[in-house]
Amino acid sequence: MTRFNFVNLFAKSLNAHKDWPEQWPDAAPKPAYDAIIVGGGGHGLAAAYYLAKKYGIRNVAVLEKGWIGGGNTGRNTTIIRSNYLYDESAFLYDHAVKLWDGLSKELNYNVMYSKRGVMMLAHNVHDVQSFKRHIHANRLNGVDNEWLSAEEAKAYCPPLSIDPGARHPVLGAALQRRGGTARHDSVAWGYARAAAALGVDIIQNCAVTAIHRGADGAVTGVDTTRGPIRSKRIGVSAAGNSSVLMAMAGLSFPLESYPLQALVSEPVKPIFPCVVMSNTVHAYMSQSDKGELVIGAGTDQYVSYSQRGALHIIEHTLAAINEIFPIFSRMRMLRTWGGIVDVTPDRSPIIGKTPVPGLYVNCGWGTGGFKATPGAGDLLAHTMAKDEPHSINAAYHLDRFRNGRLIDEAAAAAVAH
Ligand code: FAD
Ligand code: PYC
Repeated sequence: MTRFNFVNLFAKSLNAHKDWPEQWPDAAPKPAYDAIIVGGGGHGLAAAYYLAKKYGIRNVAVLEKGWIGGGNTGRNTTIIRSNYLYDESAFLYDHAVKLWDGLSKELNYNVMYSKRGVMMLAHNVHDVQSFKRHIHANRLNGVDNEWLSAEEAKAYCPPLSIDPGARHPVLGAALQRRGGTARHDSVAWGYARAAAALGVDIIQNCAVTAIHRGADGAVTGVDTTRGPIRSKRIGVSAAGNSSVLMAMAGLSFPLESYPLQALVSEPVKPIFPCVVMSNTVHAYMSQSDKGELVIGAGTDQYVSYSQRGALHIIEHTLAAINEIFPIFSRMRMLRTWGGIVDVTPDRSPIIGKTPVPGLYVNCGWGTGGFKATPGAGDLLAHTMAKDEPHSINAAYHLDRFRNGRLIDEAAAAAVAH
């Protein structure tokens, strides 16, 4: 804990506000921070790191209501890939995959990025046609993706059953070899340590409860459970809770929050060499370095802010896993948990400026934002530092829900919604 600037930061925020906020925001003196990031998940911590590293904005506070990485960053199944359909998505997700490549070195912290390949199983004619369309589109954008026959898929992942009599027979698969996994908490801790070393303050147990705006409409600071903090530049990166935060600034966002669940088995010796996703049956699996089979499910059918989900959802997932991998039918499950994902109508994120001056947002990653962590942080930092989006995130503006320029990635999201 002492490696982060906890003591400094707390003294700083208390002193900076002792004569405040009676007539706030008009009476507010000099901003305490050049930038505030709300949300200490991987995305928020990465944004703080890149603000400090690339743009020299080091007087930054990351405000986290719980502990860093305790949200979706620490709850996901860590699948990394960039095999999305549209051009905008290829640029966005591949930007992140490229950053993953050098991340352990960049942070001097082993994030255990493992390019073991992500294989998406096709179980019916629609899957085959859709995956082949993705493969062609990906390759036109320089993103690797290739078609495997059922036999080739089994050779790549021997535990896979390709029994043609199965309820969900495997007709083939799309393989992205650069896809893989990383260690989720290392990503949060790696960015946090590197950001703190550059001067960023990371404040845990500090929930933002209000966002204040001045007479000109621009942001002036936040209220938190540990007192008010001023800043004229606020980035919200609070997955699952984004619409609540945006409402604090008077904005209505097109987001719905759902629980998404995952579970792990007892640990076993290395047996599962890659990542397999089966979108049709709502199951995906890999094996962690500790030996646990890491299994993920689809979202619940009802909106909720609960970090746990319905039992029937994971029962369905395990039934599907048993059919695709009968070899695992006697495995015991150790733990199950849920996270809250915020989902946009087109299943693509919103990253950019908001109608409120000084307020920036990174949200709506739904079931698929872990893979984007370095890229999302980099793009949010760019947008906050320059007060304009990077060319990669320009298309991900809130306006697309008004002007109709949607980026419909429901198929590539790969998880049942
Ligand atoms: P988070 O890590 O959730 O960080 C947001 C933080 O904001 C939280 O720590 C939260 O406590 C904080 N916060 C919220 N409100 C406030 C407030 N008022 N004040 C202060 N702080 C606040 N994606 C993939 O790419 N691949 C996968 O395999 C994958 N699997 C998933 C499996 C599951 C079960 C789940 C739940 C998600 C999965 N995802 C996956 C999605 C992925 O986890 C998320 O999109 C990504 O981690 C979001 O990162 P983040 O940093 O934005 O969010
Ligand atoms: O986006 O690849 C993904 C994913 C897998 C599981 C949940 N999300």
